[in-house]
Amino acid sequence: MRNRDILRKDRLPMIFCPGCGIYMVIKAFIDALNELKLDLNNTVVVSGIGCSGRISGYFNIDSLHTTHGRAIAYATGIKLFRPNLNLIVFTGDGDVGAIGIGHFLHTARRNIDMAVICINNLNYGLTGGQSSPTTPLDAWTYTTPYGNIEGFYDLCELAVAAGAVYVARWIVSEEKQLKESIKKAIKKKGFAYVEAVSPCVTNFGRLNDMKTSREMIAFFREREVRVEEVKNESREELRGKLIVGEFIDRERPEFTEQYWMLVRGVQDGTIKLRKPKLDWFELELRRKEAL
Ligand SMILES: Cc1ncc(C[n+]2csc(CCOP(=O)(O)OP(=O)(O)O)c2C)c(N)n1
Ligand code: SF4
Ligand SMILES: [Mg+2]
Repeated sequence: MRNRDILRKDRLPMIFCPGCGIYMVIKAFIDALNELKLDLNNTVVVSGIGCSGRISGYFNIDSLHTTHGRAIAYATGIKLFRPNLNLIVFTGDGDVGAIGIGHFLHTARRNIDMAVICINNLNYGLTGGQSSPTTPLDAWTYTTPYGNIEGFYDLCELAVAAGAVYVARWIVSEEKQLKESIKKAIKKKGFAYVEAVSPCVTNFGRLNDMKTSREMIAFFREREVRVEEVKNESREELRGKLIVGEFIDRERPEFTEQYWMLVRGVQDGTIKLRKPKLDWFELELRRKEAL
């Protein structure tokens, strides 16, 4: 399939503001699909609510534009019922990091096979620029007019801690790396998370003295450090830095596969009810060591 077949021409032009980083994520995604030659008849795109949530509607692929924070929950339902489908979720820092954080962490913990692509624009773009859980300290938003005093968290670090098998972050201008990570996330068996740090010129940029996408990307690039180069640095040393790169690439048993093995085994009688093994505690420890 070539580029023009993946996009729904009848829905163009897209609604995103001029200079929005979402365009670059869409480009990276389309290039990734083309290079993977993914069977789009076996692929579903799911999104939540936000500017990032609007992405799903532009593809010539079966898509669900769901409710705020619940995209991963919808994707879980689809994956459990039709395990052979490729599931791709588009979300935002508010969608996945605030209202949807429970789904994010538990789906990573269960290791359910899906590629989650988060547009982290450091604020709630669609609703006019309120602060989100990734808004930097001191940043101005409509809900932090004196500068953000809330701590923020790093969604990549949370994904790693919860059990995701592939985690990466790139600035949207790092097109090649972003595309390659999206490809890896789609191919990876298990919960994969790719974050694209993206300029929201209209809200975050305007309030923080950055009027263009170019200025915002320069702001991100000045602060970026590669994850492998800062492994031994303390929190204090990492203050004000933007960590990019591949945070983790590992293997763990995938939930849907195990679930269906269990269901089939119970149905055909090869798996019976049994007392718990006394060494369950040791097994659990070994599982944690494997993380
Ligand atoms: C249950 C619910 N609560 C709140 C909202 C309002 N709302 C819509 S989008 C959004 C935040 C969007 O931020 P983000 O996920 O970062 O997406 P962005 O627009 O920045 O891409 C909020 C709070 C909603 N639609 N539904
Ligand atoms: S409000 Fe921000 S995130 Fe939304 S389309 Fe405009 S620039 Fe992009
Ligand atoms: Mg956002």
